[in-house]
Amino acid sequence: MGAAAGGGPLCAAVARLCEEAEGRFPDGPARTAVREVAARLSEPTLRVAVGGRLNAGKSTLVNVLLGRRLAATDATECTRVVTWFRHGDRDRIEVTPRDGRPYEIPMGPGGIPADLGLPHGQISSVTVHARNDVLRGRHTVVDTPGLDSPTGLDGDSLVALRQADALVYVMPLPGKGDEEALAAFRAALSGSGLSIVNAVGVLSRIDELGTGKGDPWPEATRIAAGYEARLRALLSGVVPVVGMLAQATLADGLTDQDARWLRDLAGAAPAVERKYLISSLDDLLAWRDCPVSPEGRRRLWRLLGGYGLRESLALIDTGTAGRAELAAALWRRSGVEGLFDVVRQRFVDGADGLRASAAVAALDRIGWGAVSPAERMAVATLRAGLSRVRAEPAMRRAELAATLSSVVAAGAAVPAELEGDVLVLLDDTGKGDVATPARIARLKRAEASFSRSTVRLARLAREMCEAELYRSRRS
Ligand SMILES: Nc1nc2c(ncn2[C@@H]2O[C@H](COP(=O)(O)OP(=O)(O)OP(=O)(O)O)[C@@H](O)[C@H]2O)c(=O)[nH]1
Ligand SMILES: [Mg+2]
Repeated sequence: MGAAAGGGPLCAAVARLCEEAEGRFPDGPARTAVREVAARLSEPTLRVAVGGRLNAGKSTLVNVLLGRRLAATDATECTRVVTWFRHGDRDRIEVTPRDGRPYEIPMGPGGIPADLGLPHGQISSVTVHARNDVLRGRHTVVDTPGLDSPTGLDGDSLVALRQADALVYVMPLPGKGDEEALAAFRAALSGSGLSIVNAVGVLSRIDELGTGKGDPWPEATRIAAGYEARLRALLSGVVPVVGMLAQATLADGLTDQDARWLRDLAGAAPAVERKYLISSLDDLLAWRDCPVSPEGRRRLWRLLGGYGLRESLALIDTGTAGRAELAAALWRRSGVEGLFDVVRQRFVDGADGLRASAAVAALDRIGWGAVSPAERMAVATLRAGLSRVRAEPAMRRAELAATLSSVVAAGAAVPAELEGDVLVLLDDTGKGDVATPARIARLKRAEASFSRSTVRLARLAREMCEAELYRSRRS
């Protein structure tokens, strides 16, 4: 894992640009925007946003990413406000109303209290400051409200997504509006700067697949591969997970008492009878002569669900007995390590490039609107500086990825051959020479297209190839 998430050479180069630009711009919105970009670059860690449809399991995954249960996830509660999780020296919650000054409320025993002091509609965001090594060293996390309509994200969520350096997009099970969710995602992505290099998909709650009784993994793996193929221009992969199971293993989850109860259940129910005894909460509660109290059974069901319960008993059958051992095995069965791999390898280790390109995109937007004559010179100088930074290989890659994602998100057709070439260029795990003269010739032909988006994409890809080829011939 990389050391500090941010603060690499690319971020430093963009921060220098901001410093120079701030001196040149007169007071006004452009100067304020430059200052905001500089402030974002001075933050020590990457910002990871978690987004997706209502009730998809987003907040559960936020807790898993934080390693601590801080976000509310009860069936009755939903996250109706954008919530930032940052490192702080003491636990506290800051509420920012739409009108008026931010105020603090104390942290509840289970994280964020239900009462935020104002109706949700009057709150623009909540920031949870918590003592937490993940937040200090790796990333800041933002939990966004669920999409309650398939047509788009709410305004606050879009603002949060635009402020993020990377996205974990949580997808509900198929059959529950997946096409609409994907269409909404495409629309939300356009213009947000999020792209294949900094967005990963999660297929969530896979324990509920099918009848909810068999092993969900084979089907989940197949569905995730299907999503991945359909979304390959937008996401760097789709990881199937049982977030609930991973959350159950956190420090405030599974207890020694729970492990004892599970052992009692395993001892009292031979494997053949289990199908009937634990196939639903009602069956579990109807179990006569059960060695665990009804409250205990309810707690286990709430904590682990049917799949987690079955897996736990099967693990106990094969000799996994203690709480820690059980928790470690359930964590592995939850599949979240696959998500952590992406977050660590792509996001945290690639943080310098991701953060710098997000900052470049934000600086680029300055000057798109009306500018005063005094600002015009400053914008021109800023643009010249931006094109120097853009020539760095990591930045070229980020720009190509963002362009591909925005073209696809806007619904434009990308010729299959061009998409293939772009994906090869973006695949940083690919070995060997990708910048070949044959590829450059092919991209030049694509540049002769009538479609503006094809031309743009092909030009960026060709420039990237030529720069690579030039560098490899010189070295
Ligand atoms: N079976 C199962 N239930 C889950 C899983 N993850 C979350 N849930 C349940 O799904 C419900 C919603 O979970 P949340 O994590 O709050 O989902 P969310 O996407 O943040 O919901 P909103 O913020 O309301 O959009 C809760 O009752 C969770 O316990 C999972 O992996 N399996
Ligand atoms: Mg939520």
